[in-house]
Order: sequence, then C-alpha cells, then structure tokens
Amino acid sequence: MATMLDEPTQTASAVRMDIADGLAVIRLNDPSRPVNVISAGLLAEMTAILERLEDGEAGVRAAVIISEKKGTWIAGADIEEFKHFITPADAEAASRAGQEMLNRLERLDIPVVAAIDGAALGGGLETALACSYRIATDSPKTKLGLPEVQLGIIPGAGGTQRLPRLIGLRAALDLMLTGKQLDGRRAMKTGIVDEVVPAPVLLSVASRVALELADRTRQAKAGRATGSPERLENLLPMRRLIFSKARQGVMDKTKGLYPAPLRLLRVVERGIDKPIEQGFALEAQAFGELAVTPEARSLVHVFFTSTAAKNDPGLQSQAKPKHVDQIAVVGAGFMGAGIAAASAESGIRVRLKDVKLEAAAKGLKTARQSLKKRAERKRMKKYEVTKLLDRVQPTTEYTGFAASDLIVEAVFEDLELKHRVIREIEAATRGGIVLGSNTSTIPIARLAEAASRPDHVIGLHFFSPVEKMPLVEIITHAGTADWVTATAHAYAKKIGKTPIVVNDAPGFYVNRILSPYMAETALLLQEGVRMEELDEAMTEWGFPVGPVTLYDEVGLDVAQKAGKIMAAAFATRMTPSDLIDRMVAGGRLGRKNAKGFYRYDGDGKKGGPDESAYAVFGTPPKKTMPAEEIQERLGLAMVNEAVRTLEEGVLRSARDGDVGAVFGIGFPPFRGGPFWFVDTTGAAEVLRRLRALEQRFGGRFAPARMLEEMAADGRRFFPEGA
Ligand code: 3H9
Repeated sequence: MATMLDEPTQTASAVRMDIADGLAVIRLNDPSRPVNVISAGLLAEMTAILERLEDGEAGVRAAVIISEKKGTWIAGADIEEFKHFITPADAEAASRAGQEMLNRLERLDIPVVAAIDGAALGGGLETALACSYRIATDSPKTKLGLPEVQLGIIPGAGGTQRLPRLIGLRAALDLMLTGKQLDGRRAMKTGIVDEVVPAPVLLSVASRVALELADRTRQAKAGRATGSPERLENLLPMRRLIFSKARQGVMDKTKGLYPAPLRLLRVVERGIDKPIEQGFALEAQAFGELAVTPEARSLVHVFFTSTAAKNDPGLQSQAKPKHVDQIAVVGAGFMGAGIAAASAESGIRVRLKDVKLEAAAKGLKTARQSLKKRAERKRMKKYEVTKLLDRVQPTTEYTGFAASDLIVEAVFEDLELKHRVIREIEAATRGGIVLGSNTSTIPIARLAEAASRPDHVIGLHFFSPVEKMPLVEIITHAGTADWVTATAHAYAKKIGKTPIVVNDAPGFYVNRILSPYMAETALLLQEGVRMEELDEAMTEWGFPVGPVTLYDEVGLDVAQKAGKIMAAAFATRMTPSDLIDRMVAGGRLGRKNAKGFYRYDGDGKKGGPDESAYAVFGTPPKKTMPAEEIQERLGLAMVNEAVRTLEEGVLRSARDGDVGAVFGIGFPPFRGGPFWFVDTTGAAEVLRRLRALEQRFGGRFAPARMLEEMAADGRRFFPEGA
C-alpha cells in the first residue's frame, strides 16, 4: 500500500479546481473513500494544484477550498497509512511532506479561504490553519479539532505550531491535549474560524470573502496562524505556569502511561518562541517517534475497531433499520433518565414513564439537568434549549407509546416486574416497535418469554452514567428479528454511542468479563491486601478507576446480585468470596448510601479508604503485594474470560471484544483491548502466565481452549499490521 511518501497510483481525481472570474474553487471529493483524507494521492493532487497557483494560473486572484463530501471537509491524515510506518524516519518523513504542502499553501500570494462544512479534524484543521481565512457552517456535522493524541500521536502537519500562535497557548493546549471537537460557533468563539454561516450559502459567502480579501476591502479577523499575537501569556513566568499546570493535569489524568500528550507539551514549549520552521522540525521528529510506539499502534487499532463496530450491525440478511424519531422509556430512574436525555439530545422525542407522577417528575428533572449542561457547553440559544428540553415528556400512562419507534424498559432488575412491563407495553402498542430491555443480567430469551411478539425483543444494555459511557451492548436472543437488531444498532449510533452486537448468555459480554475480575478482587481483599493497593495497582495498569472503587460506584448490593447470577452459571471461575455479602449485611452499599469500602463526606465526595470496613468483612489488612502480581491476577482473569466468550460464540468477533472492553469498562485503550493484548503479548506468553497462575491458585485460571490452540498454531486474532 502507498503512503504519503510514495508516488501515488493513478486513480480518479480527488481534487478539482474550477476557475471563473479570477476565483479558483478547489473542490475535494475522493471518490474512492467514504471521507476526504490526506492520503498520498490527495497530497500529490494538492501539490500539483499549488504548483499551478504558484505559477500564476491565468487571472486567479483568490481561492476557496470546499468539500463535496457530505459530512466531512477533511478527516485528517489517512490513518490507514500509519500502519505502514515501520521506523520513526518513515513517519517523520510523512509529517514533513504534510508540513511542506501546507507551507506552500500558506505562502501563496493569493488569499485562500477554507470553506468548512463537516469534519475538519487533525490534518484537516491543519489545512484550514494554513489558509488565510476560515468560514465554518452551523451544521451539527461541522466539527473542528486536533484529535491526534487520541491516536497516540501529535499533530504533524504544523498544528502544534500554528494553533498556539493563532488562539493562544492555553486554548490551543486545551484543544490538543483533550482532542475535543468544536462546532462552528464554538470554533469562532475560540478564534479558530472567522465566520459561521448556514451551509447553503457557504460557497457564495466564501467566494465573496476570498475576492474581498484579494481586493483588500476585507481583512481576516483570525488571520494567518503564523503571527505572534501580543498576549499576557507571552510573558515567561505566565508561560511556565501554563506548561507546568498542563503537565500536572496530564500526569493526574494519564499517570504518564500515554507518551503523546507529554511530548506534545515539550514540542509546543520548545517551539513557541523560535522561528516557526524550527517548531515544525521538532513537531516532525516527535510525530515520527510517537507514530511507531506500541501505544499509538493500539490506539489506532481502537479507532478502526470502534468505527467498524459502529458501521456493522452484524446481520446475515439485508434487513433495513426503521427510522427512530420517537421513543418511550419505562422506568424514570437514573438509567432511564440518562437514556431519555441522550436520546433527546440527538433530536429524538421521548416519553418517560414511571408508575408515580413524583418518580416521573424526578426522572424528568434529572434528564433536564443533564440536557441543560450539554446546552450550556454547546452555547445553545434560548429557543433551542426550550426545544431540546421539550423533547422529554413525563407520563404515568402508556399513552403515546403506540406512536413510538422503539421502547426501552429500564425498570428494576426483577424478572417478574420486567415480564409485567413487557405485557403492558404490548397491550398498549401495535407490532413494528422495537422492545429493548436495559437489563444487565437477565437473559433476553427469558424476558422474551412474556412477549407475544418475542422477535421484537432485544437487549439494549447502557452503562452508567449514560451521558459519559460510550458503549451500548446490544443483545440478540435466538428469535430476535433482523430488522429489530438493525434498528437498535442504528438508534445507538444515532445517539452517538458505539454499539456492539452480542449473543444472549449470562452477563452478556461486558459483565461476563468484569465478573472474574471483580471476584478476584474480593479474594485479594480476603487475603488481606489493602483496598487502596488494589486500586492503585489497577489504575497504574491503565484502568480509569480501581476495582474496589468500582464496587462502591456500582453499588455493593447490585454487585452481590450480579455476582450470584454469574456464580450460578460459572461456578468454577466466578464464585465470589462472601466478603461482599458481609459488607451488604453490614449496611454498606457503596457510594449510594455513602458507606462502602471508601469514606464519603456529606456531599458524597469520596475520601480515603474506610478502615472500619476491614472489621465488617472480617480480614484485617496484613500484607503488601507487588503491584505486578495484582495486575497479573486481575488483568489475566479478564483477558482469559474475554477469549472464552469468543470461543463460545457470545462475541461475534475479537473486534467487538476489544471495543466492548475499552468503551464499556475502560480497559486501558493504550493496550488496545483484551484481544489486542493477547496479540501484542503473544498467545504463547499469555498461556504460559495463565498456567503459572493456575498452578498457584487452581482451576479459575485454567486457560481458554482457544488460547491454547492459538499458541500452538502461532495464530493471532488480528492480522499482523492490521
Ligand atoms: C492526522 O490527521 C495526523 C496529522 O496531524 C499529521 C499527518 C502528517 N483516515 O467514522 P465513520 C474512515 S491523524 C482513514 O464511520 P462518520 C473510517 O474508518 C487523523 N480512514 O464516519 C470509515 O471507514 P469504513 C486525525 C478514515 O461520518 C469511514 O471513513 N483525524 C479516517 O461517523 C467512515 O468513518 C481523526 O482522528 C481517517 N482520518 O464520522 C478523525 N477518518 O467505512 C477520524 C474516517 O471502511 N475520523 N475514516 O468503516 C472521525 O472522527 C470520523 O470518521 C469522522 C466521520 C468524524 C471524520
């Protein structure tokens, strides 16, 4: 495969230039790709166009760059090509090639207007930064950002140098360290774009502006991104403070496990007051070194696997999804309200039902609070906020349910209650409506037993808190109709979630692999390992929270109930210690009643470990265990179980397993997910380590059969270089 450095193969044109009345309109539309990306081909075509403009193409006084691809302007560098970087020098050369093209764009002596409708991300935004003027549309698809750190790299086409010079250090660091994406309005507020217009007038406004800039009857507000604006943050002590705070923030968040953000800070800090060319050189070198790290390779894997899962409902047939414009949610608790808010935010009308008016009103309040926060962040206008909030309507009756496209039941985790609710929903509706259950433990086939239309029933397992957690686990039972799966998948995608479709089995996928991990945690506590040691070991391994904290967050009563269901199904591996029973019997339910493994203050803020808990569960802390040993026991318990789910057909692919673990549990993204972990560690090595654990602790660590087979044949889950 070609990379940005190779001679491009001759394919249909991705860039077209039309010239009329002194204006060149450069149109981007790569026919071979779903989105425009800066590939070897596009780079070569852009360079050829720049040469024509440098040579003074007849009468051209100004130019506009616009995309003809719906939904994207430029989605950045071609991430596929990253897989072909073998050495740092390969990646550094690609960065220099990108920088060179954009430097030539910037040095043209005609004004160039970036007319942005859709995503301008990574190298896309870097292209816009090299233009003289930027106009974005107010479309919800328009988003601008430099998400490179999420791929384990840094912007490599000038972004680390141009963005701080354009919008200031603090704002630029915030964008580059978080990878956050701004819509047109917020990009204007931040100073990245000069103007925001509705999409239908984009080309006409951009054309007029380009010619006015050429005639000098207009000046860019944001301007070219090479100036050094006079700002308070140009003072050295202020800068030092900004960098040291940013570095601290990165360390707090990542524990230093991700090299890219730290390297980004160094590149910006060293480049900021040097001539910009020196900054570009630092950037290219860092890009080169980072792009071939194991962390970057894993994060690129996470990007491709999650995108593929989003685009694959996993059907054997061609069943089409139904449009979902209106839904109903039964159960206005924390989960129900979260589902309602996430749906309303994506333009879906929601009826939120509970048995009592007070409960429905409470759910409505929770949903509204979450929506108001979102609206503030998006700087919505007042009328837009009103429209958004009005999308959620509380009810105590099933009225209006028949007009829904999809219904989610999110009532208490009790089979009888759920059966009753399913019967009531069916009585109030006709066929053709998806009936999703947000159960986390009850088999979907058992739920469907109560339905007269069991083929309409499907699991829609959301994670808490819904607004933050990106995964939706969709569970089909043997009789689920394909159109139902397709619709559930499309709905999850519409509300901005990443879905995986799995088969019905106790714990489905996510709770199934969490279960031996949590059971092992209880056993370690039982052995006398301190709670905070366990948590620290696992956050150092890369989980966002440690397992003891997770017990408190989930609720010990909930964990106890789930633990029993899992133990009944997989007794040899998941029999929990009775420690959790004793905690629950001692009135310790976790964060929800401010009493668990940890202490909580009056506002529910978590404090240190609650030493009195040791007396409740009956084992005083007595030993210190090396973090590696804790990580080995907990990490491998989860990885081994993940492989078993694939072996048993609960998972349809290793890809879904990695997506589910990273997005549902927070399995360290820089490790790529359990299956990528096996591939990068080597199946034979994972097998050897599991066998060692099995010898010490017995059958619960018995390796999955599939691992043994893979180790014997030298197989991998993902092809080399995937
Ligand atoms: C970068 O720019 C580095 C530079 O600083 C320096 C370089 C020197 N490359 O998500 P979708 C594919 S790093 C290759 O379903 P949507 C995607 O895999 C880059 N492929 O669409 C999928 O393929 P398939 C920084 C890409 O409308 C198809 O396009 N940029 C790329 O929901 C459709 O994608 C980013 O990190 C790419 N850059 O969302 C942005 N982008 O059909 C990454 C997409 O075979 N991209 N594909 O499954 C996105 O965030 C979303 O794809 C986007 C569209 C918002 C653009």
